[in-house]
Amino acid sequence: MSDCLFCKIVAGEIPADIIKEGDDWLAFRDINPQAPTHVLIIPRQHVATLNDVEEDSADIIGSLTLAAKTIAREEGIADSGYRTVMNCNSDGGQSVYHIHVHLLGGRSMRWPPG
Ligand code: DGP
Repeated sequence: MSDCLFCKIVAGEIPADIIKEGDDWLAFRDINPQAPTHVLIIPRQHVATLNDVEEDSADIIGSLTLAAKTIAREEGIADSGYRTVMNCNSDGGQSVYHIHVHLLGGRSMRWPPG
């Protein structure tokens, strides 16, 4: 998608602090971190929201989750704990319409989320 911010990061048209890449995903640090560790894990393929994930794109959710697990270990937050979040649409707080997993850690998380 030519007007999608995260597609532009995938294409290398916008810089990002990329920390790890897989065949079908990319992980980079959030520009506005909400925790000491705040990484975004995104598919290379454009999917706008979780509502748009279908059978043919469902595998990517597993890939994003496995990437989050691996990155959490590498960031040193696996044992202390962390949170993964996927926001969907306006009530979910989604602001970039290219699905992504937030990986947050390095501090104690509160519940319920705001
Ligand atoms: P969400 O609100 O769930 O759609 O999360 C979008 C996140 O993307 C938000 O935490 C801020 C982050 N973000 C927005 N623009 C950029 C950018 O240009 N670079 C990076 N690294 N992160 C961005």
